[in-house]
Formats: sequence, structure tokens, C-alpha cells
Amino acid sequence: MQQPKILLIYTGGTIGMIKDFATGALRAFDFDKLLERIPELSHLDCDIETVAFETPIDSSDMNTGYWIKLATIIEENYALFDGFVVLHGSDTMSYTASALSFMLENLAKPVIFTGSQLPIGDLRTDAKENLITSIQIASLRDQNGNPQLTEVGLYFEYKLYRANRTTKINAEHFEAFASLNYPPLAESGVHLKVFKENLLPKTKKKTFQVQKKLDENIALIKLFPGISCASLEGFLLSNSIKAIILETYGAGNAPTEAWFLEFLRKIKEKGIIVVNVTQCSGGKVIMGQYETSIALKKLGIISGKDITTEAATTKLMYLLGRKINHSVFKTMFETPIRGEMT
Ligand code: ASN
Repeated sequence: MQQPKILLIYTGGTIGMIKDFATGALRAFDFDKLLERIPELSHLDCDIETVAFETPIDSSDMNTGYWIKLATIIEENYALFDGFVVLHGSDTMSYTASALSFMLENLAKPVIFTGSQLPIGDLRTDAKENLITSIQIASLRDQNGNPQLTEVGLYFEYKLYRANRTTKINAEHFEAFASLNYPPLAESGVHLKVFKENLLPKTKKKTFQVQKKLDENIALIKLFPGISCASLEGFLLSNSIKAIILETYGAGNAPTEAWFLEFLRKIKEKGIIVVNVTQCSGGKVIMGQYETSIALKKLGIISGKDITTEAATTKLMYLLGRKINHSVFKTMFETPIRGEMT
């Protein structure tokens, strides 16, 4: 059997950064130098080719244009490679990886996102293990020689997660990501263990395609005690916003004050879609469990169930981009399409 072919896509992030001695700040550097620093890559049982963004970016500069660019690189190379590893800054990695999980339709090959907390050149770097194991995961095959993973994953500090279930939870620890509502897909220790029962089932004979229309006209409102009518009024005046994610408390609870419910009623009247997502990193929205969410349910607000804010944001952009009809939008959003909710 031929060795698996893996395409390594470098977008930027700490993994490929060096210290600018003039300012002391970290900045992106040339991708070729990244490979020079990891000679171990040549010992892996796969053929690796690389492609990099012309100007690598800190992931805080990530946007939908870059998502389309990344998806297009995968699309153009899809038939030529058995798996893809995306090197990305950790700050917005969960957003990009979630977006790609929706944009890459009928994916039948692994796309593994990884990065690091310390630059590759740092003595104590976490970059090497993250990169090497991600490539090994992308190379895994089943007994028929087909890719073992057929979804977008995120590998960091010994764990592979379903990408659209992850959130960056720590800016200091090597264990920077968590997936509180879904177990890991694989774990790396002395052995690399894949938990097959947690993987997405393989797509059957449908053609791989990339959805590149994303609608960015969405907003995110995070509730906090003391939130005022004045701070939300602007949303009622906007003519561009098509959907709002409401980050609520606990199991999807919100203030019951008359002004707030009136605000939501007017928002709905304007035809703006509202999705209820919890601020908690674990657990789910159950509208109607508490009195404080009954009104939201009555208003026909969409339940984000146990979706992350990252996945909710990108799923909204994806569904709005597909111009899903309002009458079925709620059902479409509340139904898992890439294993992003339970
Ligand atoms: N600021 C960096 C980024 O997200 C952080 C990192 O990669 N660890 O690009």
C-alpha cells in the first residue's frame, strides 16, 4: 500500500512565530523555517507536502475570507491527498475549525487542526508533539485502506476532539482546549487510541463539495446582570443583522423584565433569528425548565441545545449563506448536521 499523502497547511499562529528582538513581541515567520526546525517529520510513514498563506496571520486576524481561502486550498487538493493538517493560531482555532466542519460538505477525509502555546523554536515547546501526532492521526487508515477519520478534528495536548465541540479555555496551560459536551475522538499516550464509537459515521457515496457562501450579518449578545435596554437598542435600528446569538445563563435562562422581553419581541418582529446558547461551557439549553426561559420558548427562539458559541456562530453564517427559508430555519438549526450538538 502506498504511504498516505498529507497536506500541511500553515495559516500562522504561535506555532510558527519568533520573537522580534526590537519589540519583544511574537510575530509570524517563514513556513520553510518551520519545517527546518522539525527534522523528525521526515521519519513519519507518510508523504508530506506543504502550503502556506503568503502572509501568515495571528489568528486574531482570522475572518470569513481566510476561511474561504482555507476551504478552497482543501477543495483544490482534495483528490490528491489522503488527509489535511491545518496549523492555526489557538486563539480562534475553534471558530475556524467549526466553520470548516460546516463548509466541507460530505467530507470523507480527515482535516486536523492544531497549533501550540509556545513557538516551535522554544525549548519547552508543545508544538512538536501537537504537529507530529496530528500528522499521524491524519494518516490513520481503516482495514480497507480508507481514512479512519472523516471529519474535522482539533488536536492539542494529547487529545483529539471533534473540532466543532471545542472551546479555547486556557491562555496559559498547554491543555488549552476543552470539549465538555462530547468525549475525545482519540487520545495519545504510549499508544495512540482512537475511540471509534465517538467518530462521525462515514458519508456514503455523496460527492465532496465546499460551501463558500457565508453570511456574516450576525451578532452576539452576552447577557450580564445589569444589562440595559439602552445598550441593546441599536440592534432594533440595524438593517443588516439577520440573526442574533443570545448567550444566556445556565440552562438557557434570561431576565424576565418586561423591557427585555419586549426587546426580543421587536427583534423577532423585524424577522431577526434568535438562537439561545448557554454561557456555560458544559451542559445545555432547556427552554421551559425554569420560569426564566418560558417566555423565550413562547417567542419561538431557537434552542442551541449543547452547541458551543463557536459552532453556533459558524453554523448561523453557513445556514444563512445557504439562504435556508425562515420556516425551516429553526428545525435546521436544532438538528445536528456535523455532530455539533447532541
Ligand atoms: N495569538 C496566537 C494566535 O492565535 C496564539 C497561539 O497561537 N497560541 O495566533
